[in-house]
Amino acid sequence: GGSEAINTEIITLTRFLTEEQTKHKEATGDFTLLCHSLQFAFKSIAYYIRRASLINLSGLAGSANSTGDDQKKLDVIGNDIFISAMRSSGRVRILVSEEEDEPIVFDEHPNARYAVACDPIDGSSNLDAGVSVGTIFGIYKLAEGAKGTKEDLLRPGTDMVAAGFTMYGASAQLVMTMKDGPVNGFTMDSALGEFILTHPNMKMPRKRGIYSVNEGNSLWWEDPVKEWCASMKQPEKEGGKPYSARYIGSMVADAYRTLLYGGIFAYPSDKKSPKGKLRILYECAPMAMVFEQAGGQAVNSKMDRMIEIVPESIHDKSGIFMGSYDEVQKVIDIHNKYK
Ligand code: AHM
Ligand code: MG
Repeated sequence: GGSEAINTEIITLTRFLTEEQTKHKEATGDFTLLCHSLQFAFKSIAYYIRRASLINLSGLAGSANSTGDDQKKLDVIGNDIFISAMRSSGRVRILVSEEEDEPIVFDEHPNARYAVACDPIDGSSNLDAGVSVGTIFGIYKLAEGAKGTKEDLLRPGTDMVAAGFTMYGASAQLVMTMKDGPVNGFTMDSALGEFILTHPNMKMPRKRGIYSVNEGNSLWWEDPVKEWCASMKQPEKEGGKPYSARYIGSMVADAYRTLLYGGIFAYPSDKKSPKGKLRILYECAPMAMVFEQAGGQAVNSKMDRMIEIVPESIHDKSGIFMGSYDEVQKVIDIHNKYK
């Protein structure tokens, strides 16, 4: 006795994907291969983010490298890693990245059947402060006969076959969900070099008194948003207490906390930014899929279901409220009073 019990039946992401594939008799393995490439991109980006602070430290003694070029910024590296991983999977026909104005079409893989949207390093303005950042992704299956143009991605989030994000924090956390499936959370074990299934079938709390929004924008907010935010600071009933405010300013980190602890994250559209700040394809829609499938809700500033919104262009933006079911319902109810 006394020795620590060692679990030899751990479920790695690789094993999980294999088991998922065998559940679907018609599966060709293409999706699994695409996910293996995704997994590599996450591992690689996690590795470079870890090293970034070291590179920055050495940068104090002169930031240019031997050829005199500035070090590539980490968001450029993240973007390059992601593109290369998606290309080499051979399963992606077209990729939209926050870092690229135009979609990247992989003409070398004309028969590839998937389209991917991603924000390779979301929250990158936080990187130098060591704050958690993340990669957000949404995966679509191309329609029969699709040509691999941007129109193939101007579809509602309900068309996604899988979506999720990886947060690069104290450890890398991958949260992923497939069509109509549960939300699963994996933690990177750096020693094993594997993502381990640590949070199977994630379900978020139905309600929780935490709100997450950049209140610095309140000057431009519409009245319902102002009313909702004011209500956060008032106890719901006598003897109750007001909500706690938590805003990291890094969507993946705010989303991950909200998923685990419950509460609400909002980035509303406002008078200054009528379309909000966050991007539909690779920020709002994937998060909406994760939140809904974990039992929460996600709506835009018109209180429409976020996941049903069809972007007009690949970098189209939207306001968003996402979180615990009851917390989002409060926002909807307040907005309805103004209709
Ligand atoms: P980015 O894609 O340029 O990193 O911007 C997106 C980020 C989100 O991670 C975060 O929720 C939001 O911008 C924060 O914005 P703000 O600083 O306006 O509160
Ligand atoms: Mg972003």
